[in-house]
Amino acid sequence: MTDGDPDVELEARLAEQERFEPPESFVEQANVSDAGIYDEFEENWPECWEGAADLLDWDEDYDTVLDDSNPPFYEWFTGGSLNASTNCLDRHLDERGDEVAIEWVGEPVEEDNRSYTYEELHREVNEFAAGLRDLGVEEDEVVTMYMPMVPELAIAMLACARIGAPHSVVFAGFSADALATRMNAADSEYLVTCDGYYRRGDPLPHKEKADEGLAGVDHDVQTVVVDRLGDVSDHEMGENQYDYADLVAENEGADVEPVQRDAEDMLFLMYTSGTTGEPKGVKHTTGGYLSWVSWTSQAVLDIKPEDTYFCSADIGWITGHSYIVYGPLALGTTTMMYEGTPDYPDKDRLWDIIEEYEADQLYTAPTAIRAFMKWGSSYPEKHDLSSLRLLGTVGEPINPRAWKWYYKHIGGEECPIVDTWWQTETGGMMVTTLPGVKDMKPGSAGPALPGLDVQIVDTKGETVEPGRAGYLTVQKPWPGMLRTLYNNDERYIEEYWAEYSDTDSDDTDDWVYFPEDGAKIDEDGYITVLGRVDDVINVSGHRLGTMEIESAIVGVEGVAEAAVVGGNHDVKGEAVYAYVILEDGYEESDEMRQRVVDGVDDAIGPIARPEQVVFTPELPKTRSGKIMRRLLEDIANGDELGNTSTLRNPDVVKDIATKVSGD
Ligand code: 6R9
Repeated sequence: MTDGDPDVELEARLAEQERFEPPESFVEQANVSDAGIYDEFEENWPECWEGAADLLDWDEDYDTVLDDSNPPFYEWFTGGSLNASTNCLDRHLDERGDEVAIEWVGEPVEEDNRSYTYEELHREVNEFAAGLRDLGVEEDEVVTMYMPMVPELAIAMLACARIGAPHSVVFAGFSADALATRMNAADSEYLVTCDGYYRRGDPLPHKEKADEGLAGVDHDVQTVVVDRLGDVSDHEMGENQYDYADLVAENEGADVEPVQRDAEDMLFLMYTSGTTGEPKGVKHTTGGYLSWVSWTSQAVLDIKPEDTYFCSADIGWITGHSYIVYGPLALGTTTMMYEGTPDYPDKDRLWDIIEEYEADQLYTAPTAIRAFMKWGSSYPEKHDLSSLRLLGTVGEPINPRAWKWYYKHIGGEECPIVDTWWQTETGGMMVTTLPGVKDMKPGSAGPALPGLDVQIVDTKGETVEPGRAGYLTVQKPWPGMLRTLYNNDERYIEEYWAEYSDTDSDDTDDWVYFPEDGAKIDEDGYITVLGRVDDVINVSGHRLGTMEIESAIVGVEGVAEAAVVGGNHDVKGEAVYAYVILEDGYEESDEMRQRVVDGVDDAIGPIARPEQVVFTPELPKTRSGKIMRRLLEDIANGDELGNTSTLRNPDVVKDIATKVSGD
């Protein structure tokens, strides 16, 4: 985008944009169906967000909705106090204690699915909270979780919330090194992990990876190990390592008084990729975040307590935090968690789950939808999906073809689709249609939610005309926003605000949040997100920093220099392309290629694995020595190469292109 080459497919998708009205049957029962909400929120800002806070139970009422005296360090619902686990559990016990809170579907190896009623979940959260206290966890100490999709992950998060200990969940697919980096950055002295998990029918060891990570942590850590494979006892438990089951059993029947947290107290940290190699510790708070995810779960996902709601994301990412755990449980619904992959034991895994549990909503990612499309409609056709009422997507742009396939083959043309744009940093959804109010336009996420001021601007910060590409900005604060980057206020300002704000001003109007996405807006205020404009790539909806991958590759013995870019990929959206220069004395070989791949696996994890490793004697550089990433992207995409005359070494581009295309 910054480099100016319009994406042909995106152009096409805007040109022939169609509209779909929300189905009447949906509108009649929608949580939000009054179009007046947009004006109402605008006129009544920021008090409009009181309604979101009212979805929660507060121990102490807040006295100020928004304190904007020190932008961009905004505070929401100040003076109020609450506990997130009380809001997700205790308050539902009277009316919904026997209803299912978490429906967990394990990989079909032993049919060991588990249902937790609110009563049962509440009990186990209390017992584990007491167990964490036994280990010495105190309020405000960060507890790290390195776990796959097992119920104990949600339990551990809620147990932390109960005792006011912020959690930091590290995706289980990340490497041992990635775990160590995050534990060191957060100074986290506690880890909850597990023995292993199932993936495509096979047990996958996990504790070994956690132990390897622990070896790289620069302080003492107490570790709790959950038994998923039934062989914790086979594991060597080191010093300061405890069996989850023992801790819970020792605290049977425990009642842990929920700690009253100030609205602005940290609920959790989540590390995410940015432009530099160092992951960013995004800080979310208790009052603002929980209000935001509860309100959007209700208004956008249309969740009602009696629903069975299915989000196929992993809790290791923000989508799982906001829309598997906190939002749905705060509303007292049944939320599903599944272990495994959509194609095992067969390519109808999700449809099988939806049919069996009669799910009302499905929230998934475009990369999954593209895979479903490729596998064909015969898989969903084998199942009764008529329980579905609403479909959602998140993580990357969805093209109209995939949108229509989803609409027709999964929704039976009777479910609205919400294409939700948001980020780890925004806490919850920002740009999407309200499904009971707005028409849908495939390929466009929709207008900004009520109460949000989203504008598409040019490089100077001026609002651009409808139809022109620009940069997405958020011009007013909102309750779910990140509060800072952990222990790094300066980087917080630098990364998100500096671009378009008058950073000397203390007037909120002079502060503009920049999420680093490009976008277009149409005459109706519908926003089409074009993708990242920084050095972040989006592989299967996962955010990866190219610098992180490059530094992993240059860490490999024999590698002198590396450049990583994203290239288009049918299913993943983007795939990692690595261009590598070897040191003298090292030769291009399959073994060298494997070492590069292993280097990435070790430093980050298999999700960041390069699709292609291209050895080259040189990288295309400008005369000032800057790597021309755009050219490398063009090569990865097989695109016509633009002007190379400003390069210091124009011939190198053709050589690399020949290598990639293989002719
Ligand atoms: C929730 C989540 C955030 C980045 C974001 C953008 C991309 C997310 C999107 C979308 C187009 C959508 N993104 N949703 N792009 N349409 N509906 O994914 O958070 O992992 O932090 O990624 O994902 O580029 O900036 P996160």
